[in-house]
Amino acid sequence: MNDLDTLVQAAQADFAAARQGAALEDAKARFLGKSGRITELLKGLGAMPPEQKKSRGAEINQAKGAIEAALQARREQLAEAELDAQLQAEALDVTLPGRGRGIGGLHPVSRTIERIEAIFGSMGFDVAEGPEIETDWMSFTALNNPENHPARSMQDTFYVDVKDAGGRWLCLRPHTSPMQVRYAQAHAAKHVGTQAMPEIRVIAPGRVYRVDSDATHSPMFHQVEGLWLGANVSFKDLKVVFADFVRQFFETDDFDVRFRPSFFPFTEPSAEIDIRFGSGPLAGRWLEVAGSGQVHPNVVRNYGLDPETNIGFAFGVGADRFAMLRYGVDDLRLMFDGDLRFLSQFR
Ligand code: 2NM
Repeated sequence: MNDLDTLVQAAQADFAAARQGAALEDAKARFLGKSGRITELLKGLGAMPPEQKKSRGAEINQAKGAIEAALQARREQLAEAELDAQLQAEALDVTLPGRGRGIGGLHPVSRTIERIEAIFGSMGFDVAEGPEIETDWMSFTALNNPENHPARSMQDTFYVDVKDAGGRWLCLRPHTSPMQVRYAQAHAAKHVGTQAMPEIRVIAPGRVYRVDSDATHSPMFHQVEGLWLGANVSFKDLKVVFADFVRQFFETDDFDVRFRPSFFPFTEPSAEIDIRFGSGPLAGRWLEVAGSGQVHPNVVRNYGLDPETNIGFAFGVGADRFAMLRYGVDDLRLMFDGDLRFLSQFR
């Protein structure tokens, strides 16, 4: 092997060792650059006799050609490798499983409210929804609970130091009864002067606010209040309607209902409603599930109706409590923590 073959091999080895374009160009300079090995050899030709110069020159040029070919081949290899690497790095693996999209669901309290609406809907009750920021007048005064009366503390709420356009103080509604006042007032206005006032059957679901916070009380919770007013609607009707509601809601006939005398400013007489299941996980214990009563004549007057001819009952249930009973949840706070481990069980 002559010196030129060795040189070509050295160049091939150096080119092969270059892992990037820059390293390859350095290697090229060592052989083909201004003071590279081939260039030096060509310069040396000048000192040679003509005969030798010709054949040696041809050999050097051949070696130069071989080195240039090796350089070009390596350049192409590197460019291809670089493109491959880039394609690898940017590759989308279309065979990977997708990230997936969580399937949402209704909150257990929302499901419960929808269920209560459907059951009362089947008994001819309308649904009325309205503002959570209410006037103190709608929340208390209209409901036979005068300013500065101690009974107001039964539904103590959050007060705002602001009045509405009509000069009435604002607060967060402590129950949904204000919505029944609005509904009944609209009803009265619509049927003013009518001989026989059509009866009112309405439920008012929604968020309500109280100054209360522990394992069984939350400063915000959900109520569904019902109101049935007519010419002759009695406590007997309340008992039938409520028992039928319980039967449909819990899908059982196996329970007793008990009315316990109580007090609310807006009803007279008033009663707590207790139920006791005969079977199932809650069997044998009396559970307080609602407040109720015959709507007070003062409240009916504030509706804009005549209390002599518009008689009936109202009741209120905690939708959160009904959700807890139905789903067997023992801590009210779970309902409001927003923990997906809890919520996803209701999908
Ligand atoms: C309750 C308990 C007892 C109630 C009374 C009225 C109205 F507006 F007719 F006066 N609405 N709801 C009522 C009565 C609500 O919740 C525990």
